[in-house]
Amino acid sequence: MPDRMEVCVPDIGDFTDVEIIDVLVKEGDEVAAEDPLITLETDKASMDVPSPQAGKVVGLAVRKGGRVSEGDVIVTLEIEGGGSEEGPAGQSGEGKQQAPAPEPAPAEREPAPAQAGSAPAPKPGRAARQAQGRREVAVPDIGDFQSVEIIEVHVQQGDTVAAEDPLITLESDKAAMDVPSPAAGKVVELKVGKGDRVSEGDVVLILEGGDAEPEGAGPAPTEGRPAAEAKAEPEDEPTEAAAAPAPGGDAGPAATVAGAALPAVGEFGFASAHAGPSVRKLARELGVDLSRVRGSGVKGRITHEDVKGWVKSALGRPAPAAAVGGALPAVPEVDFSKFGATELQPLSRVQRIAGPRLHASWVNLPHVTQFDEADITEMEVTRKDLKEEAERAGARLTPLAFILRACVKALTEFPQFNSSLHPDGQQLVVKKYYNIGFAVDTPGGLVVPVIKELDGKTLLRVARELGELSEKARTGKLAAADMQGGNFTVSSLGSLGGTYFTPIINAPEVAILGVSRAHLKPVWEKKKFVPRLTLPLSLSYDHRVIDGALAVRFTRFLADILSDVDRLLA
Ligand code: CAO
Repeated sequence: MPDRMEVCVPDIGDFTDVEIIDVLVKEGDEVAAEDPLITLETDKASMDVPSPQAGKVVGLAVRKGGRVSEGDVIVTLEIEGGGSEEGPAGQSGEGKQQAPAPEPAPAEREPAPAQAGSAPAPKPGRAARQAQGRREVAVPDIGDFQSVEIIEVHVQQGDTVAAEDPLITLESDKAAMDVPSPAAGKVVELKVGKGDRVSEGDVVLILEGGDAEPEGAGPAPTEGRPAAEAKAEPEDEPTEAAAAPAPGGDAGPAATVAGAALPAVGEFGFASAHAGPSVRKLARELGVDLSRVRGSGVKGRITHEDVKGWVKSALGRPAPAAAVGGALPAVPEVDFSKFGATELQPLSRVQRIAGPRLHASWVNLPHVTQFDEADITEMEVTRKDLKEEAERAGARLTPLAFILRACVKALTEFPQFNSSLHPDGQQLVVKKYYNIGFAVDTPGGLVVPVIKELDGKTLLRVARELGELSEKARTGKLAAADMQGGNFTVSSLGSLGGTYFTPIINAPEVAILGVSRAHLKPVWEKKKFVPRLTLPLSLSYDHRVIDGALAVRFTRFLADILSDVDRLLA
């Protein structure tokens, strides 16, 4: 015989009488533990209230637009087995249970431990301290979390910000959250950088001017109620602005969801869309790019209905010619523990972001890989001659700098390789600039910084930028802009070994050059074999844009130019 349980609003900090902006269940619905029931929104933040247990909704005590405070009943659940487990937030009376604290944990200081899945804002804390027209903007109350990593800094010194503009993004092991500006003003000093770790009360930046009331003096950041409070909307997924690995730029390839062609998610736009955590979750599930959805809620906030409506209209649109149709069969799930011991290891944040993009490129772009080799004997002599000079100029001269220069020349000669297929599938967008990305192997996964306007740069300058961007990549200090705007990518595994490989195109680019380790090879010259240093080249290209003959011409051109140092450096 199933028992009934009333699920109440958990401790939501100092907030009372909070508006319900969304009711995510209806009577008769079966819910799982952690499924969001309602979304609350204060003037500072929005948060989902998840179900403490699995069960059937047999009574709904709230409605959209209503207001609730801690302890108010949200739903009555019919649960199997009496719901004997005490909920994470504790019992609030017989037959009653508080929903788990609106999650993720960083937001809550005193209430129950966080559950993954939904997301409130950090509770108001001392977000700003005012001194002589300038205010220190500090990390607000982020619950029990200490020393949380800054994965993105959205502003720089001199920037003018509006109230609520995101300043930094923090990421704990549970959630990512933006810390928005408490007021409009000008950033006169930035006190933190990407990769730094911060705790509540740490100063993020100094803001000059501002339209918020100055805060009264007070000792501890958690005491009192600051006049200017920060808000944040943590998500149950990584904040994507921090990484742009492998395939994907601002406009990814078409992705196919449930057999319908939907545009790929623009991660940067997605991260900054005005939507609550459960809407983001829904959008993720449906593969909807939130940056493309018009919000019908308060201040343009995107609602569940907006996301569903967008999907409906997308389904009704004809698939772009560039997209593929048909859903892919799923890979079977296997319980490996039946065969031996296993352990679960989470993918890194970069891998979680890169994976879907690599997949999207792989399934949407017909890849062909052309192999060739370049004689770089002369180039290597020149590189060794120039190495010391380069070191004096602060650069480490590796073959990659020469290869990038050769690529610019090849892209100039073959403009199709410097293009992207237009979303209508009927024309090419040919770029007149030469920005080349290069894959960097980092402890967190693969990232692709981009050297901009390579055509106007000397070999040493290219070598220096290569070194600087590689270092930034390895130390997690790349800004989003460092990874944007690429036209073509080089993936060099030359320092590691190997012969040939088939790199995945960094869509919406149309080709990628894979470079493997140079090796000495006997080459027949007139009457005898002579040792020549040979560089293996693997060019993957989008066969919709480039045909095989053109690909061979491109790799031949590359090989010729790499073997002719005078032309290469001209
Ligand atoms: N053949 C032979 N030696 C090579 C070489 C090649 N093709 N490429 C580099 N080397 C040598 C360099 O000359 C250097 O030796 P010296 O110090 O004696 O000159 C040594 O290998 C180390 O080079 P490096 O790796 O430090 O520097 P790089 O400029 O060649 O590469 C970077 C920089 C960032 C591209 C590289 O470190 C890296 O991360 N590569 C991995 C990229 C990757 O994972 N791609 C796979 C993506 S999946 O498609």
